[in-house]
Amino acid sequence: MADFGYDVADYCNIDPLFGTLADFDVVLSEAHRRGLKVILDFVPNHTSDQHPWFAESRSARDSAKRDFYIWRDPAPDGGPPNNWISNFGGSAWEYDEQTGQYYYHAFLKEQPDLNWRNPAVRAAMYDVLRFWMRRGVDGFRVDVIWHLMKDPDFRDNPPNPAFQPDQAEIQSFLQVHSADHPDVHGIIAEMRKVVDEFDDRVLIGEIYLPIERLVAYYGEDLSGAHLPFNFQLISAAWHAPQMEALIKEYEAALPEGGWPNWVLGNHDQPRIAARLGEAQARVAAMLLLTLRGTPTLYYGDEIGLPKVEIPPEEVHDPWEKNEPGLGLGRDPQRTPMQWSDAPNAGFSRTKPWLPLSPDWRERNVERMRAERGSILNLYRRLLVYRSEHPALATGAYHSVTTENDVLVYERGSQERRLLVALNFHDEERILNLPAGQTMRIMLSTHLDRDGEVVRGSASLRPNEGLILEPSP
Ligand code: TEU
Repeated sequence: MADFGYDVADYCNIDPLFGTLADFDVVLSEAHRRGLKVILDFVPNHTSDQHPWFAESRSARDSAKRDFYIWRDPAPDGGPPNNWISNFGGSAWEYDEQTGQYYYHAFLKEQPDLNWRNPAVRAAMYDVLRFWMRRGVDGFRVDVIWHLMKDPDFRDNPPNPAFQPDQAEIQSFLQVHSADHPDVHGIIAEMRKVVDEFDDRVLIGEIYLPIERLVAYYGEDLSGAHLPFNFQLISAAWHAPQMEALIKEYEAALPEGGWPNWVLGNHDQPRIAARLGEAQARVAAMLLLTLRGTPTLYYGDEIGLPKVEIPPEEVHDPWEKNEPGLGLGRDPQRTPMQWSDAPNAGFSRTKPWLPLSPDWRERNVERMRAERGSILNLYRRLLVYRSEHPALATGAYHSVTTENDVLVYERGSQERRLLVALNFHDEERILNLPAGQTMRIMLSTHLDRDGEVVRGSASLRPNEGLILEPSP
C-alpha cells in the first residue's frame, strides 16, 4: 500500500485488508446479477518491491529472476545510469548495495519496473489476465500502459524548455525515451490477443499523451486497446471555442472504426466541481454524457463532491509527501463516497483513511436523491435520457457553432437530430437556434424547463446546458 494498491505483491489474490478471493467472487456475481460489468485495474508496469519476483531478482546478479526487472550499472561517477526522473519526484533509479547496480522505478522506489522486453515477464503477466477473466471479470483498465516499453539504450531525456519551478519535477524533462516507445504497440497487441481469447471483454489503456500519439494506442488495424483513455477534458481550457476545436481534433484523429471515449475525472485528478465549481460541473456532466463515445465518470462527481481539504497530518499520498506544497497531492479526490447521513456517511463502519467533505450531512446520495434539482438527479436524468436515445449513444457528432461562447452541437442522423447547447459562463447567454427553428427543451441542467418550446432563439441562464429536440 505504498501507492494505495499500485504496488502489487500478488497478482492473483485479494489483499487481506480488503477481504478474500471468495469475497471478490461474491462482489462479481452480485454485480453481474444487477446487469453491471466489473473491470479490474491491471498494474503491469511495476510490481511492489515486496513481490517475490523482486526479492529473488535483487538477491544476486545471476538470480533466475534478475532480468524480470531493469538493472543497470552505475554511471562512471557512481551516480544513476541516466537522467530519468521518477513521476513522484527524485531520480528514477535506486542503488542496491547488495549487488552494486541500480534498478529503475518510474514511480516510487517501492514500485520497481518490470522488464517487459523479457518474454518470461510477458508470459507470466498474460497468465494473470487469464486468471481474472476465468473468474469472470469483464475487462481491464491497464495502468500506465504507455510506460511499458522504454528506450533499449536508456538515453537521457532532453530538458523541457517550458518547465516552471512550481511544476512537478517529472516535468523538467520531456519523457521522450522513458515512455511511449514504439515497441509498446507490439506488447499491447499481444495483450489484446489474450483478452480476445475470452468473449466480450474490454481492454482500456491509461495514457496521458497528446491526441496524435494517443490514437496510436488503438493499434494497427485496431489491434491495440479498445479504448485508449481520452483525458483531454481534464486538461482542456474551459471555453466553447477551445472545446469545440478539441472535440473536432479528436474526432478527426480517430482511426477508421476506432470508438471514441471521454473521461471527466479519475482518482489522480482534482474533482470536476473543484476545478469548475458546482454550477459549471453540471454543464460538464451534460457535455460528458452527450458527446460521442464511451463516457467515464468518476465516483462522487455525481454528488458534486468538492475539493476536500486534507489537514497536513492526514496526508497519505506519497506524491504529496515527496513534493509537498505544489498541489500535486491526490488525497482530496480520494475521499469516501457519501451515501447517507449515517456515521462515516454510510461508507464504512470504521473511520475512513480520508475525511468527508464538511457538508456531508447534506451532500450525500440519500439526501440528494430526494432533492428534485440536485446534481445527482441531473446525472440520473442524463443517464436515462442517453440510454433511451440512440442519437446520443451512437449518433454522429456535428459541431454547430460557438457563437456567444455557447458550445452548440448536434447528435444523431439526418432524420433525427438532438441539439445540445452549453453555456460555459456564469452569465446569461443567447442561443440562436439553427435556421431559426422551433424546438422543445428535453432537459436543462437546472432540471426545471422540461417541455418548454423555444422559437428561433432561447436564453441560457448562467451555467445552463440544454438538450433540445425539433418540435413537431
Ligand atoms: O497514474 C499514472 C500517472 O501518470 C499519474 O501519476 C499522473 O502522472 C498524475 O496523476 C498526473 O496527471 C497511475 C495511477 O492512476 C496512479 O494512481 C498511480 O499512482 C500510478 O499510475 C502508478 O501506478
